[in-house]
Amino acid sequence: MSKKLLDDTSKFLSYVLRHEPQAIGLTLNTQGWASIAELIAGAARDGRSLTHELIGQVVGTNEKKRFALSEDGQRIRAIQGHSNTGVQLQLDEKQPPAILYHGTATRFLESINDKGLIPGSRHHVHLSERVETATEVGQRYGKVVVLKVDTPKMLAEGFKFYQAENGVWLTDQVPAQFLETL
Ligand code: HQG
Repeated sequence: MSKKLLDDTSKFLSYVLRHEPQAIGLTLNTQGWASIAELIAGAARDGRSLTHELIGQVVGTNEKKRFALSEDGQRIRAIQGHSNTGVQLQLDEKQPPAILYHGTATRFLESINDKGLIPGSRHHVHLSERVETATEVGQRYGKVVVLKVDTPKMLAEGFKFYQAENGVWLTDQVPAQFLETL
């Protein structure tokens, strides 16, 4: 299977499993799960040929572990990054490391200084343990700047943190007083 096919399929799966399942007539449950049979049928109506094997390869080889299969192998979901309002992942609160990082573009800084980090269209603000990861995330939007998040201060003020199965840290928002540029 070519890398291009795997990448294209990963992008398609991100689109339907995080954002627009209705685009192919798919329904997600509140935990984000979709039937693989329905996913294959919906994709076929859209002119895209998916197979269980291809989906399994994408899930297994994905460098960011974006997707998970159910134990019985019949369902798939995106692990984080949703904007779809029907999905409300049950996430367990977890103690984060003392510093988490968020990569963004310099052009967003003025607004971030004003409003803090907000989730935008997604359900959470995404944070990472590694500067390298944050740098890659920020580079997608322009000249990158990495922000440090003071998690002990946030915890002391009652903010909550969650960790997705793939290691990405999530929180509802990060007011500007907890941010510092690296
Ligand atoms: C910015 C990728 C102006 C924020 C990554 C970011 C991640 C503000 C953008 C995942 C702002 C939102 C998520 C404010 C935040 N004013 N801009 N007040 N607050 N922003 O894509 O964190 O490859 O929704 O800095 O690895 O960049 O898709 O979030 O630049 O884990 O699996 O608004 O997406 O994963 O952008 O990335 P996004 P993100 P995948």
